[in-house]
Amino acid sequence: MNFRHIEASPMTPTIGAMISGVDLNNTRSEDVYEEIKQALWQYGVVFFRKQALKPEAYIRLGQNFGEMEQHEFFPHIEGHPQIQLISHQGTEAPETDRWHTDVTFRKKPNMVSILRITDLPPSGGDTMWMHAGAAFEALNPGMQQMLEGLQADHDLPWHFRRANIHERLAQRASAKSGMVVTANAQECKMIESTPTVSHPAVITHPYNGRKILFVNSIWTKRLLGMHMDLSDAVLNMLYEWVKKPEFMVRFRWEKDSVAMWDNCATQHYAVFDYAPHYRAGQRMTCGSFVPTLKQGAASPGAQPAALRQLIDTTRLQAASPQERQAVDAIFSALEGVDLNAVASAAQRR
Ligand SMILES: O=C(O)CCC(=O)C(=O)O
Ligand SMILES: [Fe+2]
Repeated sequence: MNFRHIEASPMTPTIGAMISGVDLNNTRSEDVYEEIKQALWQYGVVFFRKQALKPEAYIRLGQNFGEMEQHEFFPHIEGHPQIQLISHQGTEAPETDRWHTDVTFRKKPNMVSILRITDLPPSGGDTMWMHAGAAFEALNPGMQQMLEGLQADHDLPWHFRRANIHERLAQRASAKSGMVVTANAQECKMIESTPTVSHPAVITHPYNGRKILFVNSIWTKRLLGMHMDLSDAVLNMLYEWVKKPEFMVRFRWEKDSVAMWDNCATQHYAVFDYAPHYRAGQRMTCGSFVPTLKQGAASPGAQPAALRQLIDTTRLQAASPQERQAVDAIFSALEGVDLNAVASAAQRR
């Protein structure tokens, strides 16, 4: 995509672009923000370097993506409830060193998350993102079709209990840090009061129509309509799948770097390799989306299934069992082939 006001350099063929040519502290132009938005939907995560963002400019950036939120469990900087604080010190891992999409336990998760790391450890503390649209597209059509028919439960209390978060929160509240602590008691209440929500296991991106694999290893509890053991097996297989480096980009923070991610299309992982050092950042979340799978859009998997309807069953009536078996085997084999990919490979030749 060509931009007029910004430059976007892709960091991998799958995900991530470095944006340059903008000074976020002095940007007022709607056109610039619009192009940043387009780059975000295209690349899944965009990065900026050397932006000593003042709170007003940070908020101005976030406002472009919809309503700014106050987070359920992060405290915020003084005077600016929109700017959340995250920090970590010590040897116990934070909860963000697992692949996840933010707050999918909500009916409407936030659309965009923005982060700047303000206190860097001496080394390490990178963040990684993966593109869950690319991960879905790389699955075989049979698997895509199965997943498109599934719903999954996302559940905050279930995750908090399994990770023993309430006990750890109590310890953290009494630990050091210059932040305004507003959470903790409230978080414990959330464990009791946040109901389970169901989302489709595959959703359609609201702005570019791409299909996105929408289960994650923090908040997704189970796939519905199947035995819990089978659900665990399928989910674990998918959690392994999303870890393919081909779907990922890794970002090394510098002072005054900013990362902004499409929380609908991506998952992220905060690498915890910097213990016992301190790492802290300012975070902002904005906009929201209702996870929805739009029916009717042809998926790569739908096409081979339609192929089966091409079999002239009247002619098959005269066929021997072996012949029928052979026809079945051929069509089953075709269901495992992405015909769109074959056709476009043929065109390239
Ligand atoms: O600390 C980081 O790099 C990211 C943490 C995270 O998961 C988040 O801010 O949503
Ligand atoms: Fe996160």
